[in-house]
Amino acid sequence: MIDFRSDTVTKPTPAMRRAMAEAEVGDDVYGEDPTVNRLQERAARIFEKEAALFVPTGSMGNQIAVKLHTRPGEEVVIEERGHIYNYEMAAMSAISGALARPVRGGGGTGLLTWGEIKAAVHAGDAPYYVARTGLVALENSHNLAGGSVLTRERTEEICDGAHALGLRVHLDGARIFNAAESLGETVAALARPADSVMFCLSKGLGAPVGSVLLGARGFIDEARRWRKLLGGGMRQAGVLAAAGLVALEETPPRLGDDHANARRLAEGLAGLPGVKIDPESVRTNIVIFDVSEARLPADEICARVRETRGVLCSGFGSLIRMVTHYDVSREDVDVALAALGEVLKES
Ligand code: TLP
Repeated sequence: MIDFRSDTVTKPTPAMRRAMAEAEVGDDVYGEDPTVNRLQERAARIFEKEAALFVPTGSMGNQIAVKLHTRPGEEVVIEERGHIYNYEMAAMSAISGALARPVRGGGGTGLLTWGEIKAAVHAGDAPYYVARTGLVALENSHNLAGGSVLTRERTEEICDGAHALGLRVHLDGARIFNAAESLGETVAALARPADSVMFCLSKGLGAPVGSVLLGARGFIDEARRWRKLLGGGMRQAGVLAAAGLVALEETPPRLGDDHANARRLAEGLAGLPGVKIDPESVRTNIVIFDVSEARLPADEICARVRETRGVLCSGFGSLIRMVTHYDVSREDVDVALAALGEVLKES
């Protein structure tokens, strides 16, 4: 099987497995796991934030941030395809009593301007019968918008505008290392203006489990309490953090290969019948293409390439998503293109 469903499917590298086997551990609920502590310190240094917290999942990191930045009855302004809004089980309402205020804009790129965000904000001077905005949530890279990337300048403009209105900004940086590679920026520069940022070790970086939430010291102290409340206080979590530490060093330098593979895939797809995609829009490791003009529905196309060539992709609606990562090679991309070509030509 060649698995393009997500970059979450990667298996730990030999170096990660060795580090996991040899990890020095302790009870992290007591704050005594030296490997978790090392990961948190390393992440805080890389992102130039005061403090960091290892959390089991990106969803938990995001939702703790929403909880700490909002009060019940407030709104979270977010791009309409944002992960926090669409794929986290309505957790912002269940956990924080917050309501998403989805914003359509950015010309379909998922990249909102401050003007588009501002138009959706209800600040202190809003009439008494509308809910106040508690938070602006950004995503970089933007998963469901095809891995598009928010520049440092745009992030700064949005955060400056939000801060001037007394609003906080949380950045879902599940794949911020991919964004940084694509933009030629550091993750610290992309995250600097945001009040909190979450990044995943288990996506493009290829570690088996875990994410990190970063922000000011007081915010992270509170986040630790919420992690426990949500059942995310893990014990000898150093075995997981050890793989994360390897991922942080090993993977960022090779993310460019994943991006080149994604671009190659998009260029090949653009020539197939019934496929709509602009290869130029593929900036990172996510390729989303429209098959509404193909004779088979997306799900059926995915089922057939799986059957014929063992190529796995995700179909949703009239779209198919394929994600590159270190367990797919350039040759695998060519196999996938051949498989999709056969299925689309026969359809
Ligand atoms: N994304 C997953 C699915 O949930 C769609 C994937 O395969 O891409 N933020 C962003 C931008 C994400 O893409 C994801 C996971 C998360 C947060 C949540 O991370 P986990 O799965 O660790 O809770």
